[in-house]
Parts: sequence; structure tokens; C-alpha cells
Amino acid sequence: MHSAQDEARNRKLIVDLRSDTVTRPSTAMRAAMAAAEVGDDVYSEDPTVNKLQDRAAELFGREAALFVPSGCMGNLLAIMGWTQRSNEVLCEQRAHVNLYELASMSAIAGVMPRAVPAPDGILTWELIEPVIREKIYYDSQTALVTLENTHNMHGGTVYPTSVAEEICERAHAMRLRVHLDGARIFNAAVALGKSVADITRKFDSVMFCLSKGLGAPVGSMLAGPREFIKQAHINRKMLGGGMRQAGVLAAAGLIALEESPKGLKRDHENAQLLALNLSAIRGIKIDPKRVFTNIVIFDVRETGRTAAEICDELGANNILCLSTDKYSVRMVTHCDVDRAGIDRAVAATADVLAQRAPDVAN
Ligand code: TLP
Repeated sequence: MHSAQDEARNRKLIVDLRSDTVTRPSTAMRAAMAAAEVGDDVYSEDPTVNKLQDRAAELFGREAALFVPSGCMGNLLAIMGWTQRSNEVLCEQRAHVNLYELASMSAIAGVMPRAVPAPDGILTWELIEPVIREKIYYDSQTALVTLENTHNMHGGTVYPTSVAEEICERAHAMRLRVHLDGARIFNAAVALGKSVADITRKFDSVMFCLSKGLGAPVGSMLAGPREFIKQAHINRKMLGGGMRQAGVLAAAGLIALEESPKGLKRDHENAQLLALNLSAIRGIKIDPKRVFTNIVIFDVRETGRTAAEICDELGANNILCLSTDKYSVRMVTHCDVDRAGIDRAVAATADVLAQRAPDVAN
């Protein structure tokens, strides 16, 4: 058994760049959690949850918002709210809703994804319009478009607001709804130098995560019109997402909302530095100019090793990262990694790649 101090010391040696989901609650969050006023949220009686929901709705300029246990549940509730069984949901090919949500839109909501590849993950109306289904009764009908901003698997790319707004306007003209998977919308807002309300105003609904770059331990928010949120509230209960004294979590969420966005600029600068220094290592391909937020995805094909092999070797050197493809490695910066951590990650990567690949040794 390690003492708490030992554990903390061990953790300090590890640079965890697997995701911004690994962030731990700050001291202020822990204090707020301990002091949180709570009630039974299934009766809508938790004052801290209610405060968080009101504040999220206000920040996004929406009628209402709902606290949900995860981003996956928030996206699923939006899909359930805007579609009927047998409909299609249009999304980018590498979107989280398409690849990483256990096909919940099909398995639970009864709809099919219609996945469209887009350069940098940024869909445009030109890409969307041709795949919208004709209004024929025996065809599955397109009901919803979902965009992802920032786009995770394309390296944290950001939608130009005009592109997202054009999609919303044109989709609305065809009576389609548009949902935003804004798991990292605060990162996008910082990159664009605009408010989250300004860049999301035309969407019908927005999901964003408190538990990623904003550093809260648990939770996401779904924001939208009052009737839609009422239905999402019912469906959340149906999915087993009714939480009782969830104010202990919401208390951390409130601090995440008010305080954490200030730190995202530093995370983006660290990602820049990481990308720049990685780009100088032989065998790694990444264009630092294309890193806009906190996600760095680089190609390792020319190293002669797979991404999984490199991640394993880095892991053995206390640098944690993930492979997103056979030859792509993802490193995500966040509030628990400082400049020194970035320097250690770069140095370890250079060391690991300087050693000869296992299959060419001897
Ligand atoms: N993303 C996670 C993994 O699931 C890949 C990560 O480490 O990046 N939308 C987007 C764009 C996401 O990146 C994620 C999580 C979610 C939704 C789901 O959020 P949670 O994990 O809270 O269900």
C-alpha cells in the first residue's frame, strides 16, 4: 500500500497526455464539493444542480440546460429528442457520435448514422446537402445534423463560425435540426476569441463537457429549448441517469464553468510547443500550424513502428498517450500538465525514437 504522499509523488513522475478527461478536481473544486448544499435531484430539489443548470443555460443563451453524467449521454439525449426511429443522423465520419458511443444512436435511439468524411473533420453545407435523403416515404429520413467542435479525432480542429452557421441556417430551411457535440466548445471559443454563446447561437442544442479541459471530475451539460430539455430530463431517467445528491458534482461543475476557461489558453500554448518540438523529431509528421487547441495528433509511419508500439514504449517511460490509428498518436494537453511535463514528453519521445525499431534491430 502506498501512502497518499507516495502516490502523489509517483503521479508527478507521470505525464498523462492520454486525454483531458484525466484531469483531477482542483483544491477549490474539492472544497466546494465538500461544502455543497444538496437535495434529491430526481425531485429537482438539489439547489446546486439547479444553479449549475441555470448558469449553463445563461452562458449559452438558452432557455434551459440539464446536468448529465457524461458527454455520451448528452449526445444520445439530443439524438433521442430530435429524431424518430428509422431516421438518419448526419455526422462527420470520425465524429465521436459515430465511432465512440457504442452505436447508441442505433442501439437505443433507433436511428442510423450517415457518416460523411470531411477535411479536418469540418463539414460544410456543400458536403452535407448531397447526402440529405429525398422525402420519399420508404427511405430513411434525414432528421438531424450533428457537428463536433472542436473535432477530437482530427486534432482539435475548430469550426469557423460562419461555416457552422451556414449549416444551421440551410438545415433549418429544410426542417432539419442541428445538434452540437461541443465536448470541447470552450477550447473552440478560446481559439476563436469569442464567447461560447456567440459560436453556438444557431444550433438547436449544445452538449458540452465539464469533465474534460474544464477539469471537473464528472458531468456534462445539454442546453436547448425548454420543451426539448423537459423531454431530455425524462429520457435521462429512462437511461438510468437520474442522480440523487448530485450537488456535490455540480459544485465542481460551477467552478469549472466560471474559472477553468481562463486556463485553456495555456493548454493551447502547451499543445503548440509540444507539436513544434515533436515536429523536429525524425520520423514524426505533424504541422504545428494545424494545431489550434489542446489536441496533438501526429503520424509515426516513418518511424517503422506502429502507434501502439510507440505508446507502449512511452508508457514504460512514464509518458502516457493513446494511439488513434495504426500510425497516429494522440497527446492532449490539460490543466494537470505544465511546461516541464511537455518538455519531458518531448525528450522521452525523442529517446524512444532514437532507439532502433525492434524489427530492424540486429
Ligand atoms: N472523448 C474521449 C474518448 O471517448 C475518445 C477522449 O478521451 O477524448 N464528444 C467528444 C468530442 C468527446 O471527445 C468525448 C469523449 C465525448 C463526446 C464523450 O464524453 P464522455 O466521455 O463524458 O461520455
